[in-house]
Amino acid sequence: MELHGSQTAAGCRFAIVVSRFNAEITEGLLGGARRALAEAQVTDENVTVVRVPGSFEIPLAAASLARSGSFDAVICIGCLIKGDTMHFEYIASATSHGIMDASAATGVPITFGVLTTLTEEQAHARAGDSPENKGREAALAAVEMATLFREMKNRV
Ligand code: DLZ
Repeated sequence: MELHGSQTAAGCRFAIVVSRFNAEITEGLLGGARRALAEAQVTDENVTVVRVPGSFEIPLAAASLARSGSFDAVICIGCLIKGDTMHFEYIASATSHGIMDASAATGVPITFGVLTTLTEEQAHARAGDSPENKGREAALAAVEMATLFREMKNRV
């Protein structure tokens, strides 16, 4: 037996947690994620967008949404741009570990669309209307994981 996810997820429900910090970038990532979900036949009514102040707040919101039982997968979107202080390192580490911990603790797929870049230019290059949009990549991973988990519940 071989199990795998699908590229379409009609009927699956998704939450997207979006950080408002660096909003110009995170809105671009959100657009990429929404377009990818629409291409995967996910209707707008099956997508819930939740906004948080910064990337540091993403894991708690993602864990709460995952625990609710209302979603097949949660997509996390944020943007950390390195500044002159240690903030970047601390927040990037807390955010990535927090998201992984939330997924492991709840058993719900939670995908990582949080940019960690050295410059604004690098962030813009990953948040535009193109296949390189990292919000899109996080949404495609969520579609694959959500459908894989439905398959596993049916077959394993
Ligand atoms: C404080 C801060 C800094 C310096 N930089 C970023 C960033 O580049 N990206 C981001 O998403 N959030 C940043 N924040 C805000 C923190 O994530 C958090 O919202 C605050 O520290 C309040 O807890």
